[in-house]
Amino acid sequence: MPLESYQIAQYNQQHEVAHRRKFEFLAEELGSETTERILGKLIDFQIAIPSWALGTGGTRFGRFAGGGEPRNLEEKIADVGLLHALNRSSGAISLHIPWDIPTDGEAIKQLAASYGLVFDAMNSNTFQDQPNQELSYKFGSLQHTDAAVRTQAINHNIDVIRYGEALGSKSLTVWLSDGSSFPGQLNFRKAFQRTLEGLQEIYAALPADWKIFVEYKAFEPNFYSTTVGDWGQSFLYASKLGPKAYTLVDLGHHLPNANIEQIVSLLLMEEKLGGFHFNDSKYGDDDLTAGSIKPYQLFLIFNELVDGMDTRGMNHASDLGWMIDASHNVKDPLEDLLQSVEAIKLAYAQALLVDRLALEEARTNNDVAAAQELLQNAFRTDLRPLLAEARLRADAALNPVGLYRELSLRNKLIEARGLKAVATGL
Ligand code: RM4
Ligand code: MN
Ligand code: MN
Repeated sequence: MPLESYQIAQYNQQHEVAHRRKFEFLAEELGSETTERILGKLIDFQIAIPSWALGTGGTRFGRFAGGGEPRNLEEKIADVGLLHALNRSSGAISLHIPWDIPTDGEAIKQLAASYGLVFDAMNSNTFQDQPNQELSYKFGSLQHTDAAVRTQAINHNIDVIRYGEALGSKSLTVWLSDGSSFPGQLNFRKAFQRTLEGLQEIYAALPADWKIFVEYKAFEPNFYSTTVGDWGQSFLYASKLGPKAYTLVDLGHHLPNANIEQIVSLLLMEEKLGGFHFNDSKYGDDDLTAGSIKPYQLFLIFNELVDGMDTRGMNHASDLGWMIDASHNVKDPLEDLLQSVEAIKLAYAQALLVDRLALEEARTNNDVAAAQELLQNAFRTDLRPLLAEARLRADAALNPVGLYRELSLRNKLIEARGLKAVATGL
């Protein structure tokens, strides 16, 4: 690893006085009980890094690679290990198959453990044809009119579960780009039924302690319909499948201006929210850094998450799958991921600050202005010193991006891997 723990300690020492000043000011404002309560939760909260987003992403027009990208799964794990050492909040990795097939599961699991990492949800891929694949997914996978294509897609998902079992993962995320490009192309009901039957077979292959996440997405460029198009459709599949099936919310997968926080609230209430893919967007499924465009929306989502999870007595850190799904076209992927994790944790901390009793009282009294004040006061409180303090206590860097830059870690990766290294993935 191009980063040693003494370098983190040294960096923190240099910046500790300035940090203390800000932290103590904030802690006095919040009171020690609130401060410690939020700190404890922040230290526990981990966000999984996607194996497919450690290299430079691209659009359909091109890809402008950086340098020093991880050339294989081992190097991807090393990159996530580096992120985790810097922020102690990225203690998990989510794999996409076949982009990242673990040939020796046990060895990969050990390698990850050496960095303090575990495996979050496994992702299958039936939205691309692979070089040696027998049948094509051009007209869909689980929805396909040809049973042989459906069987191929089902078997792929079962293979992904088996890879995940070897790694200690506990969930499978299924995202389908099944759908149609033109009106008339597809019988919606038959496509739904065929997809459901395929998912049922995959569900039957799940180990007892596994979950399956059905991810929805409203659109793809060139699409007229998607077969898992919105949370209603995903909820329908998840409900018909059974108690191990849940909906996965990817923040970029809604029609413009959708009220995602309301969707989240109801899915949680119905015990069908399984996990998250964090990213941000302005127009479509842009996969930009979490919190970079609509930070207030991210806060409002966390506000519902905290409220809903507390109502059901859930563990914030472990009862839902927290994952990033992003693509980095112009930034260093590692810096971008550090920024995403920071934004997610900031929104979480702000949501933890909301005075829920006062909020309910304002709602009961129809005191709209008071309710708005309560939310906005939490959102407008600068909790960054609290995040830094949580990192300090967890032996992470006070400022992860700052240290990453100070040590020129990208250059070290370029020296080790070369300028032309290209990662598999988006
Ligand atoms: C999709 C979706 C899936 C991700 C692929 C790469 O838009 O978000 O979660 O696996 O992209
Ligand atoms: Mn996603
Ligand atoms: Mn997406």
